[in-house]
Amino acid sequence: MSQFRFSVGPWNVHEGRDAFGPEVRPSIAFAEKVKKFKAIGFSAVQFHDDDAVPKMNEMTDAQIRAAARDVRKILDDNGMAAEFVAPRLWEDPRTIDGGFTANDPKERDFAIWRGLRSVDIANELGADKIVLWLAREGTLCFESKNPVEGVNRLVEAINRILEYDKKIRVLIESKPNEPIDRSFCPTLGHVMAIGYRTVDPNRVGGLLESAHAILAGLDPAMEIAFALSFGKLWSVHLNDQNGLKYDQDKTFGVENLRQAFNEVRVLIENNYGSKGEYVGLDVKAMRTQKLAESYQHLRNSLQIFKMLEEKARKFDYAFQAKCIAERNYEVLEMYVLEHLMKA
Ligand code: XUL
Ligand code: MN
Repeated sequence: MSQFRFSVGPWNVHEGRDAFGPEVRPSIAFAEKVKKFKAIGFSAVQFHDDDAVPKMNEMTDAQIRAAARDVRKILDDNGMAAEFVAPRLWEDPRTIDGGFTANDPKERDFAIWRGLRSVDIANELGADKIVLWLAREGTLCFESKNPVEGVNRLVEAINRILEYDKKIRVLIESKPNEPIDRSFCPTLGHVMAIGYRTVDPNRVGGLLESAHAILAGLDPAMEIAFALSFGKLWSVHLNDQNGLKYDQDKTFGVENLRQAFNEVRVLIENNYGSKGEYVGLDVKAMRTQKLAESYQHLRNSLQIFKMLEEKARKFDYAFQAKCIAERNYEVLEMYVLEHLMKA
């Protein structure tokens, strides 16, 4: 049994397209995914705005709201909640140069429009969180944007969302690179700093993704702890990553079990989830996976998380305290490894 509630996005069951090859599995309908998510053990779905309302660019604001209500029904029918909505600001031709930080003011207006429609969709789905994964907010060519103005524009965009809806909360999902080369908001430290410059810092927090922290050369458990100490860890995307390369979104814990253990332990020790926060899993199946096994990576991630939860509960805190008192960290480290390896 887990003390946590888990969430997942429809993009986590996907067709297998990568940068070098096309889809290898057919699409699965959203309603079928939701049913399967529930059966596997998830209790909430995370959305991009156009996961909920696919043709939203061609629709009026009222039509977008109505379409979102149809999605709410699918969630309700399956006893599932919506955790957040994230504007997808990286696929449209108008977001080639970024969204909120594009050089062209018309493109920035489009990004704000998507941000505000995400709030409308969230309200219809019963979610009070907007997640900003700032995919293209940064530079491919350093000299192509004024970096101070870039950060200022992020603050302004968040202000527009906060002012549009006085209840909505904004979570920034930091990532140092990919698809952008240099991001304006690479880590949770940057997230905190940007949040405090907005018109309502109390409604701005962070989402930590393990792989993104690793890409920044950081330990995700330390990033989790940093945001927790500010009371600002409002969601997580747990997964794993083999070193500094493309964003892999591997099954949680498969690359660095000790690091994954510490992510889980820090969450437990700090009562993460007690204010309704979900444990999100942002994992992707390998391209080699066959259609019938499209959900195995989700099952595996959940199972590994729960096994690590068990390990965290059985952690010998008295022994840890003794090692700390004796400043014998070699023995402490060996204890952790033995604890993880024993049956
Ligand atoms: C991208 C990423 C996204 C966000 C949601 O690296 O993690 O899936 O989590 O937009
Ligand atoms: Mn993510």
